[in-house]
Amino acid sequence: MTADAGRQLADDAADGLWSDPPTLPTKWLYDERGSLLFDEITRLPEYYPTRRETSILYARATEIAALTDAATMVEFGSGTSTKTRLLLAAFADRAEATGRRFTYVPLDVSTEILESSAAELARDYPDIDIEPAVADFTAPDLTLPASDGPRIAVFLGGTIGNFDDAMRATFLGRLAKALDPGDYFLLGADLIKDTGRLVAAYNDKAGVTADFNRNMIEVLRRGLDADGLYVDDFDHIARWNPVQHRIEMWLRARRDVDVRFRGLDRNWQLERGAEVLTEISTKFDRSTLADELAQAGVVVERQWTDDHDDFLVTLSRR
Ligand code: AVJ
Repeated sequence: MTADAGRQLADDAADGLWSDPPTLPTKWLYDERGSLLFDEITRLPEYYPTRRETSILYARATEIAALTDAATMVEFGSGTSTKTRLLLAAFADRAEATGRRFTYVPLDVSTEILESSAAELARDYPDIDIEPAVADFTAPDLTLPASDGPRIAVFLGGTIGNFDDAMRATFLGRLAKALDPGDYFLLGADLIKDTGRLVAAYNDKAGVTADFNRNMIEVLRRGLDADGLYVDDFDHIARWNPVQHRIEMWLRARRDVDVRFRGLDRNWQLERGAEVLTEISTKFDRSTLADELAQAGVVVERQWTDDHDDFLVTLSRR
């Protein structure tokens, strides 16, 4: 962890761990091990979102390229995923057919991730201009790179579900403002469905999601210099919150915890059974999401689902 990340973790921990309920921002789940575990999650039988969204993009990528005729694709979170590649291939084909250039701009807060994914994509798509940019797309001053033609901003994976209602409205409003008239926004969002299937997707039989969630304890232990904080002292909980239509991941203390964070110069106490909120994953219905997008200032042009009606991809236009 860089010194900067260490300070950020200390700030986030000081803010969150003493809140009621205790919480820590979801991004701390994604250290190197967490990112590998998330990759493993996307291949689990219970975790349907990645497969469903991929199938939608497989069916629609060419149509998206034709409908938008975009010259630039800006992706929030830099992807080397199959989903990103499906879109890039469709835009590359269109660029070749029309004789125009196409630029891909992955945005990410991590320079290392950006550089490695950009190098990989540059090899695989020699005809696309790849211009990675370091940016926190949740920051207030969200701006998009200039472009010779329409831009399409892309936010996939259902990651919008990590935002609570207020953050989501703020983000969508800022994004709508950052778009010019004629620009597009492509959004992937998971749909509300049978509770059993939702919970199973976040509490898989193999225990990968449990390891992913409990890894946050290890991030805290290492980042804040806290011996005596043990991953095994926490249970993974995935729970459906019907009021806020979201899956919540919690870590529940299996025993009384009293640990010194040397990095904070502070002790953290939790009673056995107390829970720490580590992630929300909001689920949507298509009309409510369309209303939210309209409210933010974009016009919904298309909504596509997969054969099972599990996942939703929405194309809107400013
Ligand atoms: C990466 C935020 C889309 O909410 O489904 C998967 C993260 N957490 N299993 C999701 C996640 C536990 C995932 N997103």
